[in-house]
Amino acid sequence: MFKHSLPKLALPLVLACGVALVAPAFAAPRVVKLKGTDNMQYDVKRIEAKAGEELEIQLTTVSSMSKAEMAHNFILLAKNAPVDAFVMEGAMARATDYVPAGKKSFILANTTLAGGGETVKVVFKAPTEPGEYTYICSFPGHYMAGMKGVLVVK
Ligand SMILES: [Cu+2]
Repeated sequence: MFKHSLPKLALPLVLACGVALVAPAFAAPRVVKLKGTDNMQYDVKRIEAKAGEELEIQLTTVSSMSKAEMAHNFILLAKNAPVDAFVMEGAMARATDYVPAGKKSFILANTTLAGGGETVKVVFKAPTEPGEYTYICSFPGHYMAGMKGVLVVK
């Protein structure tokens, strides 16, 4: 919690290669619907987007278990994110819904947790730099079980 392993330069770098800030006022975000299931997978594992395109991710959890037992989120990470370390730290961060406070600067966009039957949303601009950006669920064990996907920016 109190450790900041990132150099102070990291945040400006992430911002610089991360999210575009300006979009035409008339453009509505493109909606992408994902489901998270009890076998700890997203039903959509690859999303393609144009550089800077505005997206709205809608994540629905399909489960009859309690939220404490089974919930999902969507966390889009910067290219340089240490994914394994992020996930391990996140799994212990129950108080912050498994979002690791010390590694927030690697997050480009994220939803809150969705329990069974709930839908959570986040609107964001795709990165302007083409490439592949990993998204993950940080609920304990889910990434290790394969709950991840890739945003491909063209
Ligand atoms: Cu999950």
